[in-house]
This record gives sequence, C-alpha cells and structure tokens, in this order.
Amino acid sequence: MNDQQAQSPLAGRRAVVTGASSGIGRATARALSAAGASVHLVARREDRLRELAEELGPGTTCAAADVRDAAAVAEVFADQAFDLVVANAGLGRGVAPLHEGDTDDWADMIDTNVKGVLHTARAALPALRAAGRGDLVVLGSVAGRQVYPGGNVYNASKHAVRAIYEALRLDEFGSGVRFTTVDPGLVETEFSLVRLGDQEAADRVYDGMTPLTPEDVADAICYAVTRPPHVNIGEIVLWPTEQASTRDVHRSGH
Ligand code: NDP
Ligand code: 8X3
Repeated sequence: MNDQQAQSPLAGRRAVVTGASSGIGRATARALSAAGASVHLVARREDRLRELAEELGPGTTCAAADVRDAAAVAEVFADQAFDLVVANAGLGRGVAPLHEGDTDDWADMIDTNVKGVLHTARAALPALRAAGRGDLVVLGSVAGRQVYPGGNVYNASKHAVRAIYEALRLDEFGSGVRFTTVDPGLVETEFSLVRLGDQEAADRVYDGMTPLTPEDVADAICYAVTRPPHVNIGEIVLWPTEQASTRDVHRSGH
C-alpha cells in the first residue's frame, strides 16, 4: 500500500450519512471524507448540512430529508448509487414510566429510529446488491442491549435496530454486502437536549464523567468500513470507561 492509499482508504467510495447535521452523523461525515470518500449529507436542517458540505469541500453534497418519510428517503437514493451507507438519524424523546409516556413521543421515536432505518435500508439495498459489495452501518445503542427505567420505548426502538441488523445479515447473505451495528453508550451530542428539552438537564446526563465523543464513534465506524472486503465487522459496542452498564455510571467528578 502506498502513502496515498494509506491516507485515503475510502477513495472512490460514495457514502451517505443520515443525521449528518449534528453529533455522531456530522463527525462520521467528516471522518469518511477525511478517509477519501465523497459524502452525501442527509438530515432535516438543511442550513447545517450546507455549512458542513462547504467545510468538507468538493465531492460533498447534501439534501434535506426526513427519514420518517419513505418517499423522501427513496428520493435521496433515486439517482445515486451509494456503496457506503450510515443509517444514523435517530432520537430519544422523554424518559418516563410507560404509563406516563407521551404517545406522540413514542411515534417520533418509532418512526425515526425504526422506520427511518427500514426506509434507508430498503432504498439503499438495490444499488448495494447490484454492486455486490458495500457497507450498511446502523446506529444501534447499548440501549438496544440493556433496558433502563424510563427508557421503555427508546429501548424498544434500539432493540428493533439490532433485530433489523441481524435480519439484514440473513436476508442479504451471499450478496457481498457487509452489515455493521455500532452500539455506543453515553456520547455527548445534542441527543440529551433533544430528549429532555432543556440544556441543564442535558448537561446533568454527562455530569462528573467523561462520555464518548462523536469522533470516538466515527472512528469505530471508519474502522469497520476500512477492513478488507472479506472481513465484516458485525457489531461494535463502545462504552465510556466510566460506564459499566446503562444504569451504572461512575461520576468521579473530573
Ligand atoms: P444528535 O441529536 O446530535 O443528532 C441526531 C441527528 O439525527 C441529527 O443530525 C438530526 O438532524 C437527525 N435526525 C433526527 N430525526 C431525523 C429525521 N426524522 N430525519 C432525518 N434526520 C433526523 O444525536 P446523536 O448524534 O447522539 O445521535 C445519532 C444516533 O446515535 C441516533 O440514532 C442515536 O439514537 C444514536 N446513539 C446516540 C447515543 C448518545 O449517547 N448520544 C448513544 C447511542 C446511540 P435534524 O434534526 O437536522 O433532522
Ligand atoms: C443513547 C444512550 O444510554 O442514553 O442511546 O440510552 S442511552
């Protein structure tokens, strides 16, 4: 491998990242671009996408789309063949016992986290299958492996993402396409602000501990998609060192 290949392991790859306007998606778009991929950015906040596209430069494109809308997602994939797909868009809404849950919040989480991933996979697969190679990475969570009080519907949505990942492996077995689920613990992004609706409450989630950064997760995604074609990194679980489970966080106060 020459220097150029070592620096640009994703040269020639065309990637799409959903939820690229913030957090893990934005960091992943930056990392994939730095590794040589040309990246298409998708989210609802188009102004942020345009800013990021400008930062990343030639080869980066963007489109506003809501992953809850199957037709809008299909349009993203209509005239482009992506060979690296990161289905990252997702959110939590509220933390409450089930009987107190807001059914609009439930719909938002299920429609975004579950149906959004389904819409993305369905739209992406024809081109991936036709190419006989490529990557589909989904953002699960440790919340898709363990539940916690008040997490009920978010937990269910991320358990569903894990089931979708496992189903894709079986359905697409033999196609040459690789599937990866990346499942982080606490990552400091806008996630908690979106979920709790207030910055002070969001800050308390990470109080006294060192969470993962979006760049840590992007690095894991890059690792998976830069392995040789015969290697499929299936599942990556990343915890902050100070988090032992979804319920156990060591707040040492530094
Ligand atoms: P952020 O809130 O920082 O980013 C979420 C992204 O998803 C934004 O770009 C947002 O863009 C996009 N998004 C949300 N809803 C939609 C929609 N309907 N259509 C299109 N895009 C949408 O959170 P994170 O970066 O933390 O979250 C990214 C993923 O990582 C999610 O799936 C989350 O569940 C998962 N995750 C997060 C963890 C954490 O601790 N932060 C831990 C484990 C997993 P816009 O609003 O512009 O549409
Ligand atoms: C987000 C991480 O533990 O807050 O998926 O659910 S957690």
